[in-house]
Amino acid sequence: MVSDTRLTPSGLFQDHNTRCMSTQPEPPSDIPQPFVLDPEILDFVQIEAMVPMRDGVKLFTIIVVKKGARGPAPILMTRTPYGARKRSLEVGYSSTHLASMMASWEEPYLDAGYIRVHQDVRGKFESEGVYEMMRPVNGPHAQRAVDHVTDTYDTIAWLIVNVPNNNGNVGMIGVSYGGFLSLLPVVGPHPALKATVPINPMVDAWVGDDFYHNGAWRLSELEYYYTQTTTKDNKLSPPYGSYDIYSFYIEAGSAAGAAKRMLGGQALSALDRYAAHPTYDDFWTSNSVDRRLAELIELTVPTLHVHSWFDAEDSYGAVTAYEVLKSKDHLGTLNRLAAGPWTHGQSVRTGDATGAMKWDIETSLWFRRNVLTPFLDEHLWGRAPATPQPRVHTFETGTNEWRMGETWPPVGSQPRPLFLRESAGLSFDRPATQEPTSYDSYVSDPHKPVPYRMRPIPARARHHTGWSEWLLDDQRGFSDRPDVVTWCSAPLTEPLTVAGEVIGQLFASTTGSDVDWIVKLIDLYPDEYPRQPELGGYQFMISGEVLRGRYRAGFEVATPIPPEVVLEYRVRMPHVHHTFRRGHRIMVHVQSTWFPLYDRNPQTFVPDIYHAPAEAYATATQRIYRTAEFASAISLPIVGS
Ligand code: PG9
Repeated sequence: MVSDTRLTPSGLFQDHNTRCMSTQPEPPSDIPQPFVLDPEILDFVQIEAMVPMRDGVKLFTIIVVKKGARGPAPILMTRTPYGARKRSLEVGYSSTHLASMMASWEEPYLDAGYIRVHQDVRGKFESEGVYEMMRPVNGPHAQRAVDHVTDTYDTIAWLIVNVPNNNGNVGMIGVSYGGFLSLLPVVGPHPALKATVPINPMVDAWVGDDFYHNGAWRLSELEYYYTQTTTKDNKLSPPYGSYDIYSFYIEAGSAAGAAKRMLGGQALSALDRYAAHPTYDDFWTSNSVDRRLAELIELTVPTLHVHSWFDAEDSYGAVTAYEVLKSKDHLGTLNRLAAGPWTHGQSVRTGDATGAMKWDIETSLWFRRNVLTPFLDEHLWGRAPATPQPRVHTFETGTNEWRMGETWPPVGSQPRPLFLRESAGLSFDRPATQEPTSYDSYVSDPHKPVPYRMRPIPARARHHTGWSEWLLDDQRGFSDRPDVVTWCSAPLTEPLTVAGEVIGQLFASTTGSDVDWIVKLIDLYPDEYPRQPELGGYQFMISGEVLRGRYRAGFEVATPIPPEVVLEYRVRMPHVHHTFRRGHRIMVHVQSTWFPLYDRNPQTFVPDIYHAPAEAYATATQRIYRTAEFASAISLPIVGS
């Protein structure tokens, strides 16, 4: 045999082998298999179970309860694709105390004796089965022998029989994907499901949550697909090869080019599935949770929808689900809404400030004490509140006050157009001019798109990037760009309150054959703001949204835009509850790129923007009209006008 001297240098291995022959047998390992914490030292009881589903698949479930808790007690369950163990006992730090190990918001609920359950959805982390991202509900649109409705049903059936000292009442709570998983069961609930709290749920991932917004592809989600579907336990982070992801995406060209740079020759089926359906087709309607809710005859599960005004991921879902279920709540008491000045999931974190904005009170704690706890107390413990709870709680930004009511939008809120006027002004008076050149214009160059944050823009997955708070960034740095057009009111002499949906109503033309319209509604702070000096002149975006112009006539079909023809575009924007204070000004921005939050519209019509070739990307001149006939405006839900 020829020895390879590079691998066995200097005969060392031979000496070693000879020595080994005369040594003792290996000692036992110093690491015991398995080591589990001694239950005696813990202040809680923990059960781990593989809960069987109707198809034989078993789902990993962690059940914890504080020792000495008063029972029988209700079960509060979170189902998650992000790791039941990570989301329950590994949020805090290693301790003998349950409350220190779990998220800090949980402490009062653990003290109250709740039996807290976390479960991995099928196919993720420690559960068996096949993971299908956003698995649709079984029905005429999507045939699935098992789905999240059946898995939740089967889990609840198992829990109420097998978990000691439970009172037979189960509640669900979860954020985002966990919100989606908490909302879906209302379409086929187990009778023991007595309350659910979907927080920032994904409801329609084409219209306004997560993967597309009004047809525009969210490039920012590439890293979500990567982390979520390259491994079962989310252990890989996306390899960008560039700190500033703006550069990464520009160099990559189309969204398909970016995916190729990150994945090489490999594919991610969920990414491919969503990219393969650029229009709002049967695939999306079968995935749409609001459509499933609309098919429901009657809502039977008390549901507290929790919405965040500044949600960078799911700005559509919670309010939409609440609105759809209004007519299904025949008792008139089951469908509730709470909306706060929060980022994604902030209602279960600390809520005294969001980005640069300070709210005067700890809004998340206020919500949990005054809305969440009474809701769960009523439906899971059977403790009716001393006085009936309002159905709607919303935090009004600007005045920084919680408001209560029976419906959303509140009674007295009426849409009213605020017109985009000459000299970059805004006015409730409609323009009278017939002059055809009454427009504002800009040149949009997809090779130099408007960034959605000031550069450098680090990857979402990197720590401390502020991804969740970027909607509150000062927009001032963008308003000076030549490819952003702005309008501004005079300083307000009286406060103006808006509550409800905002709609951009643009009459516009483009020299291209496709276009994106991004509309931002901004509270422009006075130049000096003594209460918080760094906010002097701050441009605080209270609502912003994109519309991919090819869907102007309907989401189901993409149609090229006839160049230089004035057309009407309706940009439905996230709901707000805000008071523009005296001395502040209302401001509107319009632009045609928002990068790399959204991929760039090439501005030349191509059937499939995801794979747009480099030669399709072309500059275009956009015109926003402000004449009597073509009176562009932003429709504001004005209270008390
Ligand atoms: N926004 C995330 C998501 C929800 C639902 C589907 C896909 C992604 C999340 O934070 O869970």
